Amino acid sequence: MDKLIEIAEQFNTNGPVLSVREYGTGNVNDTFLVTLHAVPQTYFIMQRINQRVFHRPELIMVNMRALSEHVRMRLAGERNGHAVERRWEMPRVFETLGGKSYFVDADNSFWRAMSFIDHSTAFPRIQGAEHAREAGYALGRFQSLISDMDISKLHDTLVGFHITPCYLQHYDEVLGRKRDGRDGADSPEETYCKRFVAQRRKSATVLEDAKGMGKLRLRPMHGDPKIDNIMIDDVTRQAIGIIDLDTVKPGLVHYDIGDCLRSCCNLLGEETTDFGAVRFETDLCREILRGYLTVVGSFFDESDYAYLYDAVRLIAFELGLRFFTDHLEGNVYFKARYKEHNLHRAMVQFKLMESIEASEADIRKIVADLK
Ligand code: GN1
Ligand code: MG
Repeated sequence: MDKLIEIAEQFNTNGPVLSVREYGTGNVNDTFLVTLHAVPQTYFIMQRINQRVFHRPELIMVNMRALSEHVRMRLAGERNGHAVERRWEMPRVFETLGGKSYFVDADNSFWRAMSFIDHSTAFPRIQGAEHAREAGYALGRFQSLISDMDISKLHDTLVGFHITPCYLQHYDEVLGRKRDGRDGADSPEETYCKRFVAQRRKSATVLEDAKGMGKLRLRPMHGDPKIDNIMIDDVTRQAIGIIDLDTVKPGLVHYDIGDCLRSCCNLLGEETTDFGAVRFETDLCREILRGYLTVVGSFFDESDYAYLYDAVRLIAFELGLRFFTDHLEGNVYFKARYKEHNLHRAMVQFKLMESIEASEADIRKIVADLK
C-alpha cells in the first residue's frame, strides 16, 4: 500500500495522498482510486497499464492528449454556435511532478493518472429504457465528437484489435500448438466452444469484407464502449461521457455499436455462469439504437444501416473467441480469477450470440423502423 501511495504522489495533484484502493472491474489494466486530503479534487484515478497487452503504452498517452485537445475544441466551438448545452466530460490526464504524462516505477510498471468524473456513475447493468437510450446516445455523441479527427494523428495502440479474422488466425495457431502438444481430453464446455467456432468461422470476415468492398469505411472509433464505461450524471440521469480511451483508433464504428449492444443487452453480464439463461434483450436494443442513431444518423448511409445486425452478431463471436483462445493459451491476456474463468466468459458470449441469431428478424426490423 505504501508503494501505491508513493506512486500516487508522483503525480501533480492538489494535495497529499490519503489512501489508494483498487477500483473497477477491468479485464486488462489495474485501476485504483486515489483519495486526497484536499478539496475540491478529492479523488483521482490511477492505472497501471498492462504491458503484456499494450506494448507501447506511451502512445496511448499521446493519443489521449490529441483526443482531449480535439474534443475540447469541438465543445468550445459548439458553445459558441448554439445555446443548447449538455454536460459532456472527458477524463483529464494528470502530469507527473516532472511534467510527463506517465510514470515508470522501479519495476518498469507504467502508471498514469486521470481526473475522476464527479457526480456520475457507470452502472454494471442497464437500469431501464431511458438508461439504454442514453448509452446509445453516449456512443453516438462520442463518435460524432471525434469523427472529424485526423486519423493519421491517432496511433494504433493495439495492432489487430477488433479485426475479427486476425483473432481467428490466432485461435487456429493456438489450437494447432495444443494439438502438437497432445493436451488432455476436452471438457464439455471446451467441446461446445470448439464446435461453435467451427460452425460460424466463415462469417468472421463479414465486416472486413464490407470494408474491402468500400461499403464501410474507417473512422475514429472508441474501441471499448461497454456498459461499464458509460458515465451517467447522478442528477439528470443523462449520459455525460465515455471513459477508457486506450483503444481509440481508426476502425469501423460498427465494432463499437456492436460492442455497446452486446454488452448492454445482456442483463446477466459477462461474468455469469448461468449460461442457459443468457439472453439478448431486443427491447433494450431498440432503445440503444434509437439513442445512437439520433446522433450518427446524419452520417450513416444505406450500408451503414445494412451491417448493424452483422455487427452485433460478430462482436459477440469475436469476444467469445478472444476469451476462448485465452483460455486455451493459459489466461495470458485477460485477468482470470480461476483456471476456467475465460472459458466461462467465452460460453456467455457464445450463448449471447445464439440469442442474437434467434432474434435476427426482430433486430433487422428495429433497424428498418429507425431508419
Ligand atoms: C477488455 O480491460 P477492459 O475490461 O476495459 C478488453 C475489451 C473487451 C472487454 C470485455 C484492451 O476491456 O476489448 O471487450 O475486456 N480490452 C482490451 O469486458 O482488450
Ligand atoms: Mg477497456
